[in-house]
Amino acid sequence: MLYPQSNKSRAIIDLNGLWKFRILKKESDFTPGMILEDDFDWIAVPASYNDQKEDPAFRRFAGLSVYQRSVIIPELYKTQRLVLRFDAVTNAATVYVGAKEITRHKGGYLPFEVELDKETVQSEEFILTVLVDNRVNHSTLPVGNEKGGTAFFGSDNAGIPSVEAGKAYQQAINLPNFDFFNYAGLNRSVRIYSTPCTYIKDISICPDLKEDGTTGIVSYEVALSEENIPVHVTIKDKNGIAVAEADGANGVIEMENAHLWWPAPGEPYLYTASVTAGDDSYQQTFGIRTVKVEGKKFLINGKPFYFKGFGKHEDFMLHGRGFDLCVDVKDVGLIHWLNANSFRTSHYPYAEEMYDLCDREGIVIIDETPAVGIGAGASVDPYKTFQIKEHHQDVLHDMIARDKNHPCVVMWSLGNEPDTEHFPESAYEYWRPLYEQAHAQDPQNRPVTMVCCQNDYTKDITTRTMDVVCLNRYYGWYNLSGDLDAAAYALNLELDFWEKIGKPVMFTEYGADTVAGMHATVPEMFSEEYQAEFLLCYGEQFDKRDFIVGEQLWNFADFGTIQGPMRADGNKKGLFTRDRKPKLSAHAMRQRWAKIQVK
Ligand code: BDP
Repeated sequence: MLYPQSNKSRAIIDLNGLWKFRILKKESDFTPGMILEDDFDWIAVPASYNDQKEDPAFRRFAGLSVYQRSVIIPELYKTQRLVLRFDAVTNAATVYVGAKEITRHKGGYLPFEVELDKETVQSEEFILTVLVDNRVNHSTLPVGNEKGGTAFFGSDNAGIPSVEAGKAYQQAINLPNFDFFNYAGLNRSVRIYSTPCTYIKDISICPDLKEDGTTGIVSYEVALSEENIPVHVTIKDKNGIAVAEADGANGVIEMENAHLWWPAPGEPYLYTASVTAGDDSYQQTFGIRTVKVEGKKFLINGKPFYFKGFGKHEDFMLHGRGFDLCVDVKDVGLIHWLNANSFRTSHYPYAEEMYDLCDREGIVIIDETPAVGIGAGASVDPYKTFQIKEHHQDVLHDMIARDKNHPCVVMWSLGNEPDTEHFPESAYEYWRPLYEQAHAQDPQNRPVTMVCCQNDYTKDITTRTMDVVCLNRYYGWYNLSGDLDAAAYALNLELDFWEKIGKPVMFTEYGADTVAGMHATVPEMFSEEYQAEFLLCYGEQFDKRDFIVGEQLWNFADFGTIQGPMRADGNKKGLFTRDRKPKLSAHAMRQRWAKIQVK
């Protein structure tokens, strides 16, 4: 799916800003065509609604809410094809023009769009309404707990009559089965964009390198609304100078002495494919770089790459998971400051602008679907009971379709920490087709992984079949708590196991909750010193093993999450506080990563 663009044949109408908003007490409070006249709040878009108001309902709410605004289409756009695009509505949306439903979409972290019909385009003004559903359950990704499910944090005290009665009273039907706050609403931009009536539907670019290592081979494919529209492609260098050309909706362009995209500040060289097709045009940036797994190595442009970084969240004060380019720019600056080079979009695809920024800044991304929470304890086979398979296939498809041209994306993550231990065969049968789907769909055939929960790895038959083994481990935190000697011992035993698998292995999570400002001379849990020692201790173990291709600790910054006895004001495993102040460990990792030169 192409990102909205303003160019000589396309324009954008921005629908961000203040919208009318109402939380519905019950589903029947909504009727198509209803107007929010009184009893509504003004709410900012893009942003999650949860922290914008003091009413506790905004924070605790699980159900339907309504966003509404009026739209006037300028006369000069009315001869064009107009497409309404939502970059992300969390977790599901039904969209109305007046009383007429024009589209609906399931899933809160990927864009969807709908062409406006003639009547709407020609009208003087229309009311745009979005019915938002934030609920998560056994058929959504991320997965939520259903009535009677277990609490995400702490003991559930199942079977104690008074607690069971309390749960019934609480009607806890919408507890996330994941450790991040279920921030909801119009989290990303809303726009109408125009195209000519015959138009470019999609562009795929697949770069490769000849054996000489300097000649780029750029295969491209332009999908069109109608066959036989003449297509012309001009490749421009970073200064906008044309360096190659081709005709036709698909083809292969050879580029001698190509500048390669490499993840380091100042080196992520970007070209632009300037495509014209009849009246339409589109400028698609791309990088010439290859990604490959060979033996126990992860190669970018044929050279071994070592991931230095973290899992992140789209999370910030006040706007929750709402898109904010300024936060992204700040975070990328901090990533450079740390001498890091990568992150995982844990646990869902991020806003498209972040990938664009990372293309330009030379940061590597592991792109993850929102498949988190697929597990419900040892007694329930999630693969037999959750209704998620088709939806998972859809989100994987849509994520690859959206992000396939970004040079910064070097690996797809099918999901985070599913059950692979209690139901190993079911897990393999579930994940293998997704692995194959990703490989079949991606024009660049990037490596594919699935991120493995701390488990009895000897029983897990899925993780080892991925291109890169990605491990989340908490020795010294959730287990062997506070004892880093025991943690290192146990970690090494496990590493002996993975060494024999003969694949590249990376750590996609390891970390310790840390209260900023809490210090200790003898490092104990929650102190800044313990976090720094914990992370460095893991690093020491990694350094002894040549099959480890990366360390992405947990987490870049503290973040908001569901309440519980294990969380005080959010998850505190950040190198930075939520407002991006460094903890001791940020300085420690900065020094460590300065010494690991990737190149
Ligand atoms: C891992 C999850 C991550 C959590 C983290 C933690 O993948 O989402 O936030 O643990 O407990 O299991 O901090």
